[in-house]
Amino acid sequence: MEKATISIIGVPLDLGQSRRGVNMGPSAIRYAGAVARLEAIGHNVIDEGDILVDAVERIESSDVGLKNLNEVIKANTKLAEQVEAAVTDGKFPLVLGGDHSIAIGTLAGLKKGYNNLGVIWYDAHTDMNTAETSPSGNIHGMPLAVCIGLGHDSLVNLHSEGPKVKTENIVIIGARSVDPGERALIEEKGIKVYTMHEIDRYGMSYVMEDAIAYLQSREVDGVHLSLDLDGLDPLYTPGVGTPVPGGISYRESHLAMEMLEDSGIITSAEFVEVNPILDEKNKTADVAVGLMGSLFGEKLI
Ligand code: 6HN
Ligand code: MN
Ligand code: MN
Ligand code: MN
Repeated sequence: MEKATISIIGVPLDLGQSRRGVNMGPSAIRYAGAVARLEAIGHNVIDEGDILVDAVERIESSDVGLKNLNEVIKANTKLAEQVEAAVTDGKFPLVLGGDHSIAIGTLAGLKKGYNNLGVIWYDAHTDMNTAETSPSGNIHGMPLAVCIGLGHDSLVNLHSEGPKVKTENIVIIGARSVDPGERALIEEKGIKVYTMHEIDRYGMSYVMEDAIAYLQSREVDGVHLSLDLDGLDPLYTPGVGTPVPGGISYRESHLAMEMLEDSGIITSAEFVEVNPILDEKNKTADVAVGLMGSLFGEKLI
């Protein structure tokens, strides 16, 4: 990627799910050396600090089946404003989570800057539940449905009215835990998903080539990478709230990031679900920062 000014935005939000600790993700990723790592590649990095999130150490259920809906809306609205400001300034937004519900704010913030945004969703899950299909009521299992216009009005219309991304512009990579309602939705909408089966069967190299070619054929004017650290196998990233065995390897993930870098298509990114309380010596944040290195053009030789 061209040497861009990277705007780092931390979102210490853990209310989109039910386990405490993922609010410390942004600190853990910074502690793992994110800023220095990106600067060493030659990027100009501005750490904007964290979005202010009220420290609510409790789960508030609501009659609409969405946990902590109001807090999630508040944090995501601030995030959307900040992401939009970064894009307007010509900067590359790099969002640090926080649970995956923050993708709602990130994608809302990107809306104004792109007419035909592509999204790569690197995740063990497909995050396409709605209040009706969710087994948990956790909003972090819903952001991809929200961004195509499905879900609670207050989430779908966050920051701006209506859907933020076209269904045909989404690619999911690494899926291996899909709820029945998500599966039905993926089938109905014909969403492009590379599950672990395709990664095992054809290899990450083929999967990434195919995914990149697909997005290019959609004539996207930018691509957002939403990387949930649970996309990797918990062997490499144990510090996540919803680990699923049988995941993407460390090497495959670096290859994926390098191929994205070579393609030059990525225009924004977020790294989410790092939970230091569940981690082993900040291993998961270290992996996140390593992957950022590959994504932003670190070269061995
Ligand atoms: N994530 N499908 C499950 C749910 O509760 O909706 C798990 C979601 C996990 C979400 O990891 O970002
Ligand atoms: Mn996940
Ligand atoms: Mn996720
Ligand atoms: Mn390369």
